[in-house]
Amino acid sequence: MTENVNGGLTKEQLDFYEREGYLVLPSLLTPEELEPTKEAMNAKVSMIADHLLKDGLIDDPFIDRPFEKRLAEMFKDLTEEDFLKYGRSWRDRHPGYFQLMSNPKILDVVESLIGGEIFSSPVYNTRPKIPKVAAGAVPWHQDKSYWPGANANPVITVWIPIVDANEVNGCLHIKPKTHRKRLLEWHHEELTGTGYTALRENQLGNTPSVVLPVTAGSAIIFNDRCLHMSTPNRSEGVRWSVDLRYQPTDQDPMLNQGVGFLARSRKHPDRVATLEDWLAKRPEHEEVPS
Ligand SMILES: O=C(O)CCC(=O)C(=O)O
Repeated sequence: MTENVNGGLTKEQLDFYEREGYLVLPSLLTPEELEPTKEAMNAKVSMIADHLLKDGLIDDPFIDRPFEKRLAEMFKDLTEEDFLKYGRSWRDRHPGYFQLMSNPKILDVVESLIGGEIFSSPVYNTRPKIPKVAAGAVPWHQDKSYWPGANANPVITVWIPIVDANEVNGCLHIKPKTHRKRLLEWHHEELTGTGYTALRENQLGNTPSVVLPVTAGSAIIFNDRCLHMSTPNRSEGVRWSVDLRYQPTDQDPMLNQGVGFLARSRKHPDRVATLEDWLAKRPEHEEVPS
C-alpha cells in the first residue's frame, strides 16, 4: 500500500472507501493516545459507583477491577433499568473526549475525505455496552435518520473501540456500498424498547454484510447513509467504544443536537477551538464562514 506522506489516507484507502463506503484503519491510535479517553470513561464509572453505593445497590465499588470489566461487574446483579438510568450512551464534556476528537491522526484521515475545514459534530457518543442490556445492541440503521432535515452531507463517523471489539462483545456490522443511498424510511425499534431508529429486513438489500472485529485504537470510517448495526454483548466485559462525527464547516452545525466545534481549519487556524472553548460550549467555534 502506498504511504501517504501527509499522514492522511493513501490512494488505495480512498479508493476502497469510495467504492465500499467504509474503511478500517487498524491500530490508528496507540494505547497512550487512548489513555485520556479511558480517563474520561473511568471518571464516569467512579461517579456511577458512588451513586450505586449511596443507593445501597452495591456494597463494593469494584475499584480494583480492570477497565474492561469494572462497569460490567458493578451491574452484574442489578437490572437493565438500574443501568439505563445512566443512559445507554454518554456525551460528557470531559477533556479526554476533546483530546480524542482533536487527535491529529483522526483529523488527517477526515481531511483526506472532506478537506481541511473540519467541524466536529455535537453528535459523539461513548458506548458502555455491557452484557444483558438490550439497548447495547443497535439495529440496522443509517445515522442520517437522526438528523433527517439537516443540510449536512456527508457526515463522517469515526468509530473507535477502546477495548478489542469482536463478535462476542458486539462489534460493528456494515453493509458495503450502501453509502450513496438516499435516506430510507425508518421506524423506531419496538422489540427491546430502545427506540433506536431502525430499518426492516426487506430494506437491507442483497449485499452481504461484513462483520468488523477490530482491536482497541483501530478506527472504522463510514458516512451517515451507510447501513450499519451492532450485536449484543455476550462477553463478561464491557465493549467500550466512541463514535465521533465530522463534517465540512459550511454545513448545518445541527444546533438542536448540541454544540460542536471547529476542529481544524487550514484557512483560519487561529480560530480552531481550544479545550476551554469546547468546555464553555462557545458557539463562535461551531462554524467558520469560508
Ligand atoms: O457502537 C455501536 O454499537 C453502534 C454504533 C453506531 O450505530 C453508530 O456509531 O452510529
